[in-house]
Amino acid sequence: MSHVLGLDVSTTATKAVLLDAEGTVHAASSPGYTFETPQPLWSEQDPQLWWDGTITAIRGALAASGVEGDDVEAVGLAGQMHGLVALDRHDDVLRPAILWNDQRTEAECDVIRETIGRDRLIAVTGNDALAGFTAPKLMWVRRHEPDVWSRIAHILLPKDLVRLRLTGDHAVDRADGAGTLLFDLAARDWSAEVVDALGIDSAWLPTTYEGPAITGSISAEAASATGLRAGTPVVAGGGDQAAAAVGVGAVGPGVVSLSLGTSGVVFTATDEPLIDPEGRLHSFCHAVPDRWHVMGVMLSAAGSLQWFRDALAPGVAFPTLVDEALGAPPGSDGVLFLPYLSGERTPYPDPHARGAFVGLAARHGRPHLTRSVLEGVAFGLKDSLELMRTVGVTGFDEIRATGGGSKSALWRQILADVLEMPVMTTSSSEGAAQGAAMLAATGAGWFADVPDACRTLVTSGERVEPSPADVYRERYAQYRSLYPALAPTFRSIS
Ligand code: XUL
Repeated sequence: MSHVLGLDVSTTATKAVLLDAEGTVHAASSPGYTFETPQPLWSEQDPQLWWDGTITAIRGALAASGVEGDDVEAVGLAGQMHGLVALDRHDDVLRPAILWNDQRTEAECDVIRETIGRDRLIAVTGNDALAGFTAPKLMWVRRHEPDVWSRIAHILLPKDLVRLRLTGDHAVDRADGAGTLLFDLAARDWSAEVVDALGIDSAWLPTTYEGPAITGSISAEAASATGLRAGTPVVAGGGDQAAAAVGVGAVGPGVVSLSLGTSGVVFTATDEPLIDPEGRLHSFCHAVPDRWHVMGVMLSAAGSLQWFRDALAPGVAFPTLVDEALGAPPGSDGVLFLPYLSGERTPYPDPHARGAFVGLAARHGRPHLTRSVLEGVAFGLKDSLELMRTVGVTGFDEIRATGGGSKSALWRQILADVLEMPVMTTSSSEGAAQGAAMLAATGAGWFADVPDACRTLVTSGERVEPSPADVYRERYAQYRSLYPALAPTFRSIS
């Protein structure tokens, strides 16, 4: 039977998903990898990890499923957004990739706002200059690494380096392209105005494509590395959030996709560009042709739990740790956790924000701390959901959860209680990689369009109803009071 393959080049591993026309999935991941923080506020990764991870994941998925490389009809890509990959004219990587959760570029964001004008920047790109986006990273390289700058011949986003290694093409989908801050949001392509104003050579920029469009095909060299067939078409795919939204069927207004990966995201599709004039929410192109989306992004969601486990419960499996949290009551008996471990984006675009446990007493133990981490992340996501309502995104009545953290029933219940809305899972157990496979299936002609693929392939999973939990309203109000009170201290610490 024919299959399509989706890849997700994430911050923690590369995943491959094989999907058939009946919606059956086989997934395999590379061994996990981490990112480096060589200096405060920095976050970098060696792009070689992504290519090695791609080969292992594709070979793993083919072996585990028994599917032959020849039976894979198309490949789709998804991946961590906003990262800067700088290449020389031989397509060799010039420096480690600067990732989405890197926060070094506060000064460059100011320069971008001054150069273009903040209101104009938001009107054209849909977004304010935020430290995690790609354009300020380029400005940082120009100022701090002139030798690297002088040798740049191409820039790519992380998953598009994998595309280059698979097909030899410099290309990007429009969802990920919009996350560079160099896009004209309404025109769905590079903004000559912004690119020129920032002194960026437009020849460096990859060609842009809609999510299901074919950008190239697997080269003979990549075929021998991965086991795929040379000539297999590769579609554009999407940034991981847009691809994950396709995976859960969040392709039109009225459905909210909530992703609990390293980052935490609430996302909804729009028929037109919907711009927050204050630039607090992100407004990007969707991986669905002629659709857009708004989203709020917290930088450490499941990443907070991973940090907590590694630092305070090393060696404890996540399910064991989360089960332990059931030993603490809703509201964690007064312990509050601020999840700003990598600074924050939504609702506080503050590179200097820091994490905190507040309200500790001698009677508290690890279950309270663990539960407060799960609750703190839910409060952070509620901040974004409230902002969405503020800018006029309404009319949704359920949340579709995706990402590694959503596999926890307790976390889903906490989310339902804090957000006061039902939270459901879908057949999309494999997140962005599954969405990328659905974009490949659309590109291969299995479906008329992406919504048609979603109608056919996305089915409902478990639905968690919110339970009345006044304690969470009270805790949320307390949580909201903490950042304004602590921000000056965070800045002086940073
Ligand atoms: C989205 C974002 C993160 C990364 C994580 O704006 O920065 O979700 O894409 O992979």
